[in-house]
Amino acid sequence: MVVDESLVSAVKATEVYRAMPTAQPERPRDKPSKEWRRSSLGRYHRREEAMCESDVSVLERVEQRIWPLVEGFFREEGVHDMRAIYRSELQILNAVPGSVSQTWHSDNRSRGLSIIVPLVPFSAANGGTQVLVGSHTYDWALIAREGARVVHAPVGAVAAYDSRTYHRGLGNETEEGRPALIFCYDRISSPPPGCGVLGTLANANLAGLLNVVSAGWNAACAAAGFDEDRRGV
Ligand SMILES: O=C(O)CCC(=O)C(=O)O
Repeated sequence: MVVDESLVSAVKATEVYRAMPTAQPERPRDKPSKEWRRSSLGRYHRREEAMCESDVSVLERVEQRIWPLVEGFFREEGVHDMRAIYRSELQILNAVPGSVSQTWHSDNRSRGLSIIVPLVPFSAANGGTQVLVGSHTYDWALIAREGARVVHAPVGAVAAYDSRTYHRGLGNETEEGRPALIFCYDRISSPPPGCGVLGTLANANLAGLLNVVSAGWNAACAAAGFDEDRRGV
């Protein structure tokens, strides 16, 4: 219980939460207002720059709860002055019913911390986050052994990962949306994405390759009767 029920209710009372798209548009070409960016069909994001101040201050109450984790993460690599770190991203997003999976991606090529705060329980069916465990280390043996896992998290918990980790939000096969908050923290000296246009393309290709490897891995796991958190899509 990192985030208590009353704070989750306060988040759900914000203007931005209430304005969130909750369904696919009638016609695929229709878009919600320009403040909402789409990262895959049916997955809508709004960044703090497009939120009102009072909404941001509610979300910053969530940040206060996760801050010890952020400090601990950067302290591990010897950062003791948190002025070297900044919040590179704060966004709210909703994966509406019928949304499709994102492509695999990482948030930064340098070490940073990404934290997802579920506003409803995350599962494999409703579009939970899938991570390629160990991919921040580029240790291929570890990645092959661990495969892709889906974050199952109740409301109140948070999911945190090194921002170099390949991950994606899965498609939502349920009748309800899957809203969440995302906080990212990086060193001021290594802001995301940490690579230029060519690097981004290479990154996308590597992620695509990992997707294929992971899909094969997931198929093998399914054949072996492993549980659903290894679902490949
Ligand atoms: O929706 C999710 O679970 C992941 C979202 C994400 O990775 C992103 O927007 O960069």
